[in-house]
Amino acid sequence: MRTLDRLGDISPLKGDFPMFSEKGRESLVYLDSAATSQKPAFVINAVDEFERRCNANVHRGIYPLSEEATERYEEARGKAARFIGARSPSEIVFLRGSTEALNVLALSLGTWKLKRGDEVLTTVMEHHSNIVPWQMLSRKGVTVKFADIDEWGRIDMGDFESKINERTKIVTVAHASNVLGTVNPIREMGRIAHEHSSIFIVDGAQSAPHIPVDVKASECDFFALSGHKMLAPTGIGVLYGRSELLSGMEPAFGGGEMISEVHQHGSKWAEPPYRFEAGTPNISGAIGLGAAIDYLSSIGMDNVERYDREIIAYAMNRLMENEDIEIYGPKDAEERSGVISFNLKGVHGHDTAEILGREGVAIRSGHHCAQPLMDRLGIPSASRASFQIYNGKQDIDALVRALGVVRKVFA
Ligand code: 7TS
Repeated sequence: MRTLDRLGDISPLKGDFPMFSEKGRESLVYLDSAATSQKPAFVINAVDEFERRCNANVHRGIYPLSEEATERYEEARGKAARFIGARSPSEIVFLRGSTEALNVLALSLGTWKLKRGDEVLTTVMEHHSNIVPWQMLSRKGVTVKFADIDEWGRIDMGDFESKINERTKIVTVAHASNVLGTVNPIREMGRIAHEHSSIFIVDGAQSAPHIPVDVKASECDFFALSGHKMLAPTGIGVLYGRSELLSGMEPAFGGGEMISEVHQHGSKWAEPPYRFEAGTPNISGAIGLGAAIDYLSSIGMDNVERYDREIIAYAMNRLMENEDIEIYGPKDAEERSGVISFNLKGVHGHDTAEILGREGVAIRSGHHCAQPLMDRLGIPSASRASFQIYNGKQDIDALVRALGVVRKVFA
């Protein structure tokens, strides 16, 4: 059991993350966890132990080592199911991450089920990975619509509702924005989508690392997450799908293990989730994700969420001391998760990130793969600080100090 007390200068969990004690990294201020998080030793060791002791392909061999590998892989699936409140592990498909999950949905639902004239409703705050796969259906005559935001970067529910009609077959929204930090009211959005008989998809890439997720309570038909943003390795993620829907879907990829029978005249698909896992999966990645879930669960996602809100509130207050900084998104930390994007007046985001980098503060600047949002905000780019449980007040103070250096350079 790990305890995460109230926000202090240094996170009580920082010592769990080897990155921060490696030679040359002791003074690293890592504020780019929305791009990818650091990994605790608990996760690194679980992957290492699996590769050393248990490595074999899964669902293939019947010798004990392969059976053990399969058992461990399926155990990780069960952990992922419990973590997001799925009814059964068979609702959990292991894929590379949110991007792959959303593409699988666009391929499986879009290509097979949508027709010319059908519409997909998303929002203007989406990451490109929840826009482009749907736009790729334009060759089938499917159009993508975008619900707008209000002046505080919250979804405009009136606009959202006005854009759903009988042609809207899919509604797909980010749970939390990777730029604005806005946490969307997915329960309400799901209810509205279902009232119109639309399928409701939630991109949880930025929420799963910070907020307790319950796919049942929030009316999600599908939910996507990326392991690497929640303390697990890269290349592993989850597509949750409601059983009834998964079992009626065509696979996106063909190959080994996704079939029940293959003959010259055709093939039959395996049951979900295997139908959607063609080829050898990222086995050690799944073990790593299972370990990350164990680690986060030992802290308690309620505590992780509370801590995240405390960091956001502290960082917002510190950044707002400087009138030169424009912050995007909700002003209230309670409505946010994980990230704060901002611009220093008169300074390009790339210059800010470069100088901060030299000062030992890692943040990201740019359009954050959310160009429609940048267009909507009327800015070419933004700088973004993003947080995890290993950050403390000291990291925020270092950010504010380094922004002072940027200001001096561009005075
Ligand atoms: N959806 C959201 C909301 C995201 O923030 C990201 C990645 C993705 C989907 C795609 O995740 P992937 O793991 O498949 O790449 N966001 C970011 C980011 O904000 N900075 O780097 C990656």
